[in-house]
Amino acid sequence: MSCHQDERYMARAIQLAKIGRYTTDPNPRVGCVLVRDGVIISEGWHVKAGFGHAETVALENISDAQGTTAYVTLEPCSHHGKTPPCCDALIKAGVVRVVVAMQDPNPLVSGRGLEKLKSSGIEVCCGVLQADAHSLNRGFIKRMTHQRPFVRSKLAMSLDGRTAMASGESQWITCAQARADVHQLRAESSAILTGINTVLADDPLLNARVDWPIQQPIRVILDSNLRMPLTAKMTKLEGRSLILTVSTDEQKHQALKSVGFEVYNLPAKNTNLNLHAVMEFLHQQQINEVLVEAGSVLNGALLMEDLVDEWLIYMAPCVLGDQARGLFSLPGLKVMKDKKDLTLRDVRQFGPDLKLTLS
Ligand code: AOF
Ligand code: ZN
Repeated sequence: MSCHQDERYMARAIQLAKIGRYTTDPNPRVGCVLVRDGVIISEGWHVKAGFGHAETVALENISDAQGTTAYVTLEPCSHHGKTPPCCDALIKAGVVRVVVAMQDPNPLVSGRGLEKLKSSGIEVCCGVLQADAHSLNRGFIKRMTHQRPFVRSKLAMSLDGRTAMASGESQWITCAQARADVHQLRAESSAILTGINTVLADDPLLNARVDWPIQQPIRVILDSNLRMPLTAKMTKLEGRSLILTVSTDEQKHQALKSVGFEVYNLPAKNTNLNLHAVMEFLHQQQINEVLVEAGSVLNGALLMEDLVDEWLIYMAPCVLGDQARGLFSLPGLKVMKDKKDLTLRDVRQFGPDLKLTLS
């Protein structure tokens, strides 16, 4: 089989994996195709944690998989999780060759799946379209390898780098198309993280308003002193809303829990939450991808602590003036050598606005 053919079938497996983009959390997105004599005879993808893995779904679609090559975007699992090992299913079905895009970073698997397949006589090839498979599961991979989620922060600014008027008024700087793109970002995120000041200013819902089926992101609010109003709009929504705090005020804890919030005490840094402890907590909650939608204080602190993997900045061609608020509160920066440099990765246009992707 030529490399070119392998890439073609793997590209299809990646396309299938992407169907699970909004629903597989905390599991990775995985796709699989089964090929015999140059023809795709079955396809599968992982839909949801607890449901069949991509390989099992593809195998279950056909009565005979003898002599096939399986293309899988992630190393087939070798462990008993919520479902039995995919390796065993592939071996039992008589698959003769397995092509995978990348090893599973899950320490319960990582390499064991490939070894098991090889030792049963199956030809194994790993690394086809690896970079594409990697970008599909940046959150899952970061959580497995760094015990942290993959963190993206979204900001909307004017041409002069302002995010809100001095009063806090910010609706709307960017156009409807750019805002629709943000709902897509929310939909593919495991959690949305914000600070209490943003909640007090905007009373946001922090849900993804899209017209296709998704698993809604978890809402996470950093609220050191428990200032969250009991009447916040998000209390009317289904799904989890988590408040992370350093306050031990038991009455406030109970009041917030009574309106549906989960409240967690985390370590402090000075009088605020320790942001490294926040990331560690999100990892414990099996959160793969975090979207930060916050103001200049939290974004400044995240930038200083180097906790954001990707910045998504929407820029609208309007001017808010120098009394308006900036992107990052960074009182510690005084001289040029302290400046924070980012790298521009992508630019695209939404209506009259630009979307900059930086890291
Ligand atoms: C595969 N194919 O489609 C997926 C895999 O609890 P479970 O049984 O769902 O197992 C989850 C783990 O299995 C997950 O952490 C990852 O290591 C692997 N995911 N593996 O062979 C799939 N979704
Ligand atoms: Zn599996």
